[in-house]
Amino acid sequence: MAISLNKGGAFNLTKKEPSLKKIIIGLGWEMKTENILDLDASVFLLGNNGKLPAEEYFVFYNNLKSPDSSVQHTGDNRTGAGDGDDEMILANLTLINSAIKEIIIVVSIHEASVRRHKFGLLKDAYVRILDEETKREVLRYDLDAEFNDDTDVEFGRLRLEEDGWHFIASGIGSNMGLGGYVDMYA
Ligand SMILES: [Ca+2]
Ligand SMILES: [Ca+2]
Repeated sequence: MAISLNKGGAFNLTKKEPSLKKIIIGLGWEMKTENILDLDASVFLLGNNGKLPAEEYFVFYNNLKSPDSSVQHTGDNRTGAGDGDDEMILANLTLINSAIKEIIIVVSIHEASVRRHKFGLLKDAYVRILDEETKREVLRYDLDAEFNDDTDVEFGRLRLEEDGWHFIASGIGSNMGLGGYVDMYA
């Protein structure tokens, strides 16, 4: 059964799932009203210094693949229409450049300030991690009302420790937009 995490929760992915090699990071959302929000899933692959080793290690709708080919975004979804994962990022943990120590998972609303969009307009949104081979859900983290006034959130991070990859449900909301994260990690 999948682990359901709350903010601040952490989980040793490697210990719990030793056979896990390829993961899917899935983002899903549904609307509360007739608004259509465009959510974007992005990841920042960071080195020991907490920075991107090269800007291409920021994987998002306009840069679908990391230079080491370990991380692949399957493409932009602009409406979230339909059940299941609306955006997906595939990560092969065995191919990740050894300089990468942390993977930050960010969900942001496209053009939020222009369109006056925020997470409060959503009925529900989640990020989950699946085993790519079996499609089994390993963990799930639901966005809650805490983020109603935010336009973007660091959902979680995968951190490489001596005993493997840990997932931390950081849940840090902001209104700085995707560019704000780029400024922080570039
Ligand atoms: Ca999108
Ligand atoms: Ca959906």
